[in-house]
Amino acid sequence: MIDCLMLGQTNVGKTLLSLQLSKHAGNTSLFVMQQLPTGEIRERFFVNTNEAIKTLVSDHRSTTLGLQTMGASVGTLLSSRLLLRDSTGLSSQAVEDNMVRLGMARTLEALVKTDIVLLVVDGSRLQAGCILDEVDEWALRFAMMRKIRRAVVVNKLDLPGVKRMSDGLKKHWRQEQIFTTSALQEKGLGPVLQFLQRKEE
Ligand SMILES: Nc1nc2c(ncn2[C@@H]2O[C@H](COP(=O)(O)OP(=O)(O)OP(=O)(O)O)[C@@H](O)[C@H]2O)c(=O)[nH]1
Ligand SMILES: [Mg+2]
Repeated sequence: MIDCLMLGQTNVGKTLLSLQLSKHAGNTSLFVMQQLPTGEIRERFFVNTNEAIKTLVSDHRSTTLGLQTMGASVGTLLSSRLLLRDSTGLSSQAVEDNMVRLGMARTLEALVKTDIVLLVVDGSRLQAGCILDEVDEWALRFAMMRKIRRAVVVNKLDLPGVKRMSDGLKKHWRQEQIFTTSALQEKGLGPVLQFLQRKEE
């Protein structure tokens, strides 16, 4: 099995993007395994992506606590299965909630082990000058140091100015793979999926 960690700050769209990628990979109904920060495991079944979105996506901060795993391939061989691990959003600010802090620790544990990293950023929150936030840059550099397959996904393309920010980021990080998506409008998902399902490396 191949693990892809969906990493990024809170509310950037990690969960919605994970669900949409899974849907575009051909999964109509969905099993989601939730590993809570405490270690407790829950399995949830959704009849379709819309049900999953209603339950798992919100604009509250830190909706996802712990790791949420779902499939992003429909192959029968277990060795070729691609698993998306949606995670608790990281933050460079101090976080008071213990459960969120523990969730972030689980995200970091997963970063050390994962095969692929998708660093999701909210394009509408990118700073002028198109630089990444401190915590995002740290995560990207960590993945570079591990020499694992990685990409940045600039999400929320449907919001004003995001295309320009994404173009700026591409110039800044020329060596890195950068995709632009709207998880909301299901745009730009094909190239991300191809990148994830690529066989080599
Ligand atoms: N406009 C727009 N909104 C989006 C997009 N993707 C996600 N959102 C919205 O952003 C909010 C957060 O989405 P989530 O998928 O829950 O974000 P997350 O990164 O998983 O957030 P946490 O689990 O809280 O860290 C929701 O209101 C989504 O509907 C997008 O492409 N465009
Ligand atoms: Mg989430």
